[in-house]
Amino acid sequence: MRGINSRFRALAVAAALTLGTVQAQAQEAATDAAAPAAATVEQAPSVDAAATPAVNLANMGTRPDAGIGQPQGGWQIQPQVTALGQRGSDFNTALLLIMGVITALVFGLLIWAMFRFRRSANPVPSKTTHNVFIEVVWTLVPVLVLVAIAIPSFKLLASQYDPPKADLTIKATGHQWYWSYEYPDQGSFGFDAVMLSAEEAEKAGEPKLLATDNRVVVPVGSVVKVLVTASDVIHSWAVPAFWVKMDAVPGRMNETWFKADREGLYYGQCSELCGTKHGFMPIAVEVVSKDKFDIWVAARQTDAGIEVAAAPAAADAAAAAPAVPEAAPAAAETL
Ligand SMILES: [Cu+2]
Repeated sequence: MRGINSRFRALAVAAALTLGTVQAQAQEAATDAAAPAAATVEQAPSVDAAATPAVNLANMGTRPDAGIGQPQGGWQIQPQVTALGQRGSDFNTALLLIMGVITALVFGLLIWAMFRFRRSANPVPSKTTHNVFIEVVWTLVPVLVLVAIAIPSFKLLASQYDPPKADLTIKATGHQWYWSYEYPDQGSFGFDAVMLSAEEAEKAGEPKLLATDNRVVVPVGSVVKVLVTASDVIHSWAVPAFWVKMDAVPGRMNETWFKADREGLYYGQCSELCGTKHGFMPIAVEVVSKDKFDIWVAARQTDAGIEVAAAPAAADAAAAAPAVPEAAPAAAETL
């Protein structure tokens, strides 16, 4: 265990060294609110993230919960915070039980047959070659078991790819080796999410290798559609507590969704081998109340210089029309 820990630490240090430039810039910008944006423009992939002046842009202050939203160190599936995830997790448990019963049954039969029909107890072997009843049973029962498994399995699969109407859309783009996000419904502000170094994560009270400088913030109880793509090689956007994993393929726009029923901080990782720092491009999703989300969006919009009229709902845009005349037609066009 200690060997693994020190290896992880070595990897984290290596990552910190190579990521050092970008992270140092991000940290400087975050801690020194007065730092001019121009100082960080040159190397940071996105000006928005590097120039973040206020803490509340990066996240809304949700603390991680050791029991949820991150690996537990065991073999169990993480506790699920979406209804779909709970269904998937329950299905997994049911399958394990079915598999356990079948394995025990077959193993038991094997052992029973080995003893019952051993040579010493059966000097004259049976000449039986066929038993229609048994053959029908051992063909039909497995077929029925498979059908019983297939029906809920296909239903679960279908619901994963048949999302309800989205309340919010987020675009996640994988890069070597960080994620960037855009909120197209909220005026298309965007930011990068770069992993915190082990020291930074410890300081922030977050788990190392999972914490990011900027978090994806979403409202609780809302259907969030995630558009997933990549800019260089194939990555995969995965958050285990949401039952979400979607390949991020360059030149292709994949789609997944989740509806988190519990506020909190949930971590994920890139789940498609994408290069040397594949293990160092985590995902941090912060699920907050609708009010907190609106505050965060407003701060992000102000930071990005977006007019408030670029509201998501048509009603909001219409309501804002008299107040901000020049922004309303633009909103109407996009609708
Ligand atoms: Cu990746």
